[in-house]
Amino acid sequence: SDKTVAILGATGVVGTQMLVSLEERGFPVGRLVPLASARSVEAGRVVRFRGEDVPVELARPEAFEGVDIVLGAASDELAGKLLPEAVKRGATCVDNSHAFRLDADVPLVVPEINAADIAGNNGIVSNPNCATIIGLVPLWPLHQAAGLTRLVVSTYQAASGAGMAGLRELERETRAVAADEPMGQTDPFAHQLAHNLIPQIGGFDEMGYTSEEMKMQNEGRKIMHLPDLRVNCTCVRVPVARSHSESITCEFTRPLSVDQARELLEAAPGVRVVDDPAAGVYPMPLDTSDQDLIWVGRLRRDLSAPEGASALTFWCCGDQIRKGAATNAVQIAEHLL
Ligand code: 2RA
Repeated sequence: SDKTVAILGATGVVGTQMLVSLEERGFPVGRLVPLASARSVEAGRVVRFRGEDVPVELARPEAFEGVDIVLGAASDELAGKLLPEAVKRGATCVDNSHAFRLDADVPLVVPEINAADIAGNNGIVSNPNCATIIGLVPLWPLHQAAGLTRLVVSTYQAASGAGMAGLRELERETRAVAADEPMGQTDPFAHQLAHNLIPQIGGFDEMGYTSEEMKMQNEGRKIMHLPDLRVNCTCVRVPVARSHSESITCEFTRPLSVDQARELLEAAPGVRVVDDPAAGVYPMPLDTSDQDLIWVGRLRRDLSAPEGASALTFWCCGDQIRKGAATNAVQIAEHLL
């Protein structure tokens, strides 16, 4: 039956995409409750849904009265404050923030991998970090065949990961470089991003890893139920609009040939194999933007692996706003119906 669905952060990049994904997938929305900040409400902001303008409402505890499902597309702080209020009022929340992801009683879900975990929720299901989702979707079928033990990952993360502000800043800087104008402030990025790479997303810990890099390990272990998985991740911001790319080297306990891996990936849900290097065919961010599959290519044996080890390397790209955030959240919500 139709549901009353609230979107917390309805005017942001992810919230806007959630509306598109809900509509595209025919989610049974009886009533939409788009929630945003006072600033957006005072500005009379509306969102488009099913061809109509729906005015945004103020995000506050009372707004969740009568709401069945909340899709959270807001900051860790706002999610942490408001989603427990929604649960108190009987709603089930799918939260895209990091606020609850590692809580023991909160399922952290990529539906292609661990949809079975959703049933154990106490009112909140967390959506994993975008880079985690994009890497794990292709890794999962390989793990099931060969037993994953170690990952070495480098990510190339789009400006959209920093929201609308990130997208707008990349566009501004690109124009400034072209016009040979002074760069000025580069917020939300710590440095100029156009024609540059920034090897920092989030803060650094005492081991020299950023919070974004530790998510790949901590979330990967929880989602795949692999508490001993070893992960070394480097996360880099790159001057690309909305698709994240990742270079992944993965080690297994059991043998897995490149051909076997390719067969598994071609049959895997949520994956598209695009891999004919000799013909210059491989995944690229421009091709994977605004669609929901994770494209995989450059599949090859890890030639640096010790004799007898089972290890592969591949390249993948996926849309950070869609499968990396909004679509994955809507796919989780479909399991709540
Ligand atoms: C980023 N993964 O890319 C973080 C948040 N989306 O900035």
